[in-house]
Amino acid sequence: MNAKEKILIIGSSGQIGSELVEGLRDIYGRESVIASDIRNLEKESLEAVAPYEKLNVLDKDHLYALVKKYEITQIYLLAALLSATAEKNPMFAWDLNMNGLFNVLNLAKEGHIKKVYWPSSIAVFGPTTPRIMTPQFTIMEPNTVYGISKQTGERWCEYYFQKYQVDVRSLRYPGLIGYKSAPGGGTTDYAVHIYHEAAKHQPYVCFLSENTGLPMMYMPDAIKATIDLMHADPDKVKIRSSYNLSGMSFTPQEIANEIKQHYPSFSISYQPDSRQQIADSWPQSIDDSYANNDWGWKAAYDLKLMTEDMFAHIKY
Ligand code: AKB
Repeated sequence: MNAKEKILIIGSSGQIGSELVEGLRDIYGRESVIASDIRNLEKESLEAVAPYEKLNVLDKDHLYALVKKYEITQIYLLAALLSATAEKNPMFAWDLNMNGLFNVLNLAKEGHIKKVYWPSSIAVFGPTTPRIMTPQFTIMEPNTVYGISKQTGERWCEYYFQKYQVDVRSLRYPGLIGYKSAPGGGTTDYAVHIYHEAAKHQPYVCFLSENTGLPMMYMPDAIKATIDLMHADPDKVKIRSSYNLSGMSFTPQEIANEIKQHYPSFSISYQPDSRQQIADSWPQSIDDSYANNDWGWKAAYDLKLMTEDMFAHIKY
């Protein structure tokens, strides 16, 4: 591993960002991983996460100045509006999700940085996609703003790799579940909230219906997949749009049943809202054999192991 790597994480206060900062600092050292986010941090959190820079990824001059200031070699671009929030503000979501990506890809194209990580999502698939064991290459007609922006982003990543040799790598994350950080504006967020309510001995009202199956992944697996992909030899990274990635699949009813193994009096009820329609357009399970064959990906956590680990850490 190159000790001279300097990494900028954009969106470091978000669900993935906050855990990725920790994971990358364990490998590269604190001073080599610069956290950045649009949020103003209080003095205490600022000290805890330093080195930290306040950054709006749409401000390309500021982004360029930070790349030069810290001699950045790699960027992980995590700032984005997720599925539910993007539906409320489509034009801003498009602007942030697309122009943020262009600002970073162009820095790589111009030779200022060497490597880019950009997350895609199962949201690239749509209602006409085969829903069970969704293949890597298949029909993709997303009907959400977020999904359209992620699918377009994938096309641009592959284009920048082919035309300009930009070393860009990407994963199509399923819903991500962790105890360290809160999710922000997604359709799969219920699968984090439900654990907290159970640990507080509260009933949970789910915004998806009981039989809505979706692909999900425990955060330690997601962080490992991200770092493994970024560390893979370039010739092993054969897909430069984005890799399918699979952890587990479950419905709200199935996760509630697993939670009841730990909290027998836990109760769940269902009040589907507008997020139901988004969930209904997404796959139920994912075939990630390309990630497995190309760079050796295999998830470690299933629903049972994840639930044990979540409750070992969530205390009220
Ligand atoms: C969302 O629900 O929007 C995200 C995702 C699956 O990309 N968690």
